[in-house]
Amino acid sequence: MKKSFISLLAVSALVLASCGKTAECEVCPTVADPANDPATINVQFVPSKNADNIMLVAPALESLLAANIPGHTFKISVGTDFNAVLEGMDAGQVQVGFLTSQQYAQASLERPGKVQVLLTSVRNAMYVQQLPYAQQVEYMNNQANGYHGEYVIDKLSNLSASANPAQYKEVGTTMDLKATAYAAQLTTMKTTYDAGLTSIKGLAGKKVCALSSSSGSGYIYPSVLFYENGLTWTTSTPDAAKGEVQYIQVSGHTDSLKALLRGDCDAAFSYNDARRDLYWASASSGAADSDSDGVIDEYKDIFTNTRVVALSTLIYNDTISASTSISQDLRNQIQRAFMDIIKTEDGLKALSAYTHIGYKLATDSDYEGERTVYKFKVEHLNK
Ligand SMILES: [Ca+2]
Repeated sequence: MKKSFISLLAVSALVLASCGKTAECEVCPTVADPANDPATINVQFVPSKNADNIMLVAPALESLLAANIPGHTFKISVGTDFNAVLEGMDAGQVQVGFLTSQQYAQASLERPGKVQVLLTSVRNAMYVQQLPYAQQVEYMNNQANGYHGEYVIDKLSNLSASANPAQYKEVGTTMDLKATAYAAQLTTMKTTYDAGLTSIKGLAGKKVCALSSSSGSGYIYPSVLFYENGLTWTTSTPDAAKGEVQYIQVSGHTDSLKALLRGDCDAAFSYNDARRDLYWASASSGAADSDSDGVIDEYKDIFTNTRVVALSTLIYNDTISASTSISQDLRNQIQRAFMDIIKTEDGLKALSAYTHIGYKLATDSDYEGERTVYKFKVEHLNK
């Protein structure tokens, strides 16, 4: 009885904590009055390699936003750093912020109720990403499906002549096309998998390839997986009894897989599914495709010779988030405006400068995993 009462309290606390942050929030404690919404909406980007690009198209985006939300003008700028953007949103001086998933997670933890995630940007998705998360590893390991890490391609005209049109066509015509998140993937050789390495816990005492400590899918999300399974990295000989895993550092996602294929490590982390970058021929790969079947000769067996051991918690794409200092009505209008704008040619041109090609509605609960990762970084990686 006591336990369920405490659970009820915990649930109530969660509901209260999430109010003001989600579109679903039914009873929001502090609802800004639309009458107090500013005439000029400041939209701010966090400095990044894309920030210069977005400023080139800022005037176009400002006009499109103003046309979609009558009664307001828009001013786009790049903040001096992430904290400046967040402080601006907290203080009501910045109404809309383009935050990464980790930045949103930090904002929601450190300034609860001050920022509402409106949208998550989407990317072209692999077919497997459309399946329920729990089924994805099984699907990737089921060779009867002929899984080759296919992207879903929405326009068949995008296919190069050398790609595998039959496979793309089958996928592209049957499923939704975009995903808001991806994951870190742990891959091992089929022989290793068949010998029993089928779970994260099985890595104790093994050598695992991973990227530098700043890489999300190549190190940070994998480290959270380790932590949750009682494993730790070591750079020396690993003690399996202590849950140690030897860290073999590689410089890139395909390097990680190449090192696995060479036998430098027992399993390898990459984003999912980096195997396709070795398998499918592309203009940039420069690798041999002697029979022009769209598959790189050297890596034609990578999907049959390897297996996926696990995926990390989902890694969400960039967000568009709003300060809760503006009314819920205006936040909803901004959310709708970005979704409508990116469907237009001019809007897509402007927003693709920030690598956005579409949006899906976001909810705060999408970011539970991202908050876990953020807290892990603060506690264990000193970030
Ligand atoms: Ca070939």
